Amino acid sequence: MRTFLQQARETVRRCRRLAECTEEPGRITRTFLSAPMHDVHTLVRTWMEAAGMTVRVDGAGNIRGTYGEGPRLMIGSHLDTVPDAGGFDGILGVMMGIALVERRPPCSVEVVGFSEEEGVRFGVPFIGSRAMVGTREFHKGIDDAIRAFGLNPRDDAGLGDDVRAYLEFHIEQGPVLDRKNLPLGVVEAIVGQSRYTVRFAGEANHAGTTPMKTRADALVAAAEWIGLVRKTALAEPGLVATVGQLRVYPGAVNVIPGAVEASLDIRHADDRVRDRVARRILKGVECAERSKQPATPMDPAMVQALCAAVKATGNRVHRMVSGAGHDAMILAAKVPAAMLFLRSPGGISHHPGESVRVEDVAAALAVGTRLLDDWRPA
Ligand code: HGY
Ligand code: MN
Ligand code: MN
Repeated sequence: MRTFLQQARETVRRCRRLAECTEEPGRITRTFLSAPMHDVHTLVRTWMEAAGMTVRVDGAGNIRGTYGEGPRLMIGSHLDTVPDAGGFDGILGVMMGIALVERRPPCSVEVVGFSEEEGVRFGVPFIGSRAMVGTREFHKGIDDAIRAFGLNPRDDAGLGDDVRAYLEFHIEQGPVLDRKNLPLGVVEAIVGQSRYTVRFAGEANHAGTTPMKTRADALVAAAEWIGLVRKTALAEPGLVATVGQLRVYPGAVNVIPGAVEASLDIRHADDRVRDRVARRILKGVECAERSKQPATPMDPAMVQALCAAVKATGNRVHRMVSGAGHDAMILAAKVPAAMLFLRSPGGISHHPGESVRVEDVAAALAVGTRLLDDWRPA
């Protein structure tokens, strides 16, 4: 049996290998069931089968490797990325699952690589995990993309009765563990998040002949609103609000913007605060809600078991809330779910500078092995 450090090196190598599967040469971009996901599935299937798993791809494009029979623990994360991403967000959690199965755990395990969590291609996140728990939104484009990938969207993508709990390893994607110089964190809860599309209507006109005072410039209206978003969020402790996308129409240098579409991503640990602030920010603007996920506590017994495994492997226990959304918040609706964070050096994520320390991966493998040694299906 290889040492945890040897396995950690291989796990990081595999993440870097999957990072080469991209829609955009020179950057890591892999959206829902895009062409490079075929190469990802080929590699992941090879590693899963070499680890003794039976592999299938379900009707939502999730790749799933099963080790052993009957009631089992699911370990996984997502295989899609944001545009110009790092190489570890999501992917590391799937590779950790495969590495833990390579250690021949005493319990049955299902490793899953979810087809989509970020919500980049169709604006709706968690397509893979929501299909698994039966809460996927219907969206014609999604079914067409599944068929174009060579799958049947009517094929089963359900969790099944044998999965009794869900465990996700993920980089923290923030600065907390790095600042505390800790390798690992046990997630107690995941903040709730809402996503909206906000529209501003103006009047397109000639940039050279239209006097400033008579303009109805949609982008100026959007800019003033974005300033309000920041001011409102700064005034509310623990709340984050982001305008990450801006579409300007018609989008020509010499035309006054006639229309603007902006995204809004707003998050807080308390759903009531998030909803109250969202109402304030969206007052008087035309908006459509794209997705909404309530704040989700992790399963107390599994959190406790993770803390015990962290302690038993000689690491300091740090319990924390996740500001990032994860598939664990979807699976938690059906089975006990828990997450173990690995330090994000520099707190960098959703950026090519995202990284992970090999020794932290080794520590997480030791914790996961300890947890699997003790875990038994309820
Ligand atoms: O947006 C998020 O929190 C996650 O990275 N999808
Ligand atoms: Mn992400
Ligand atoms: Mn992620």
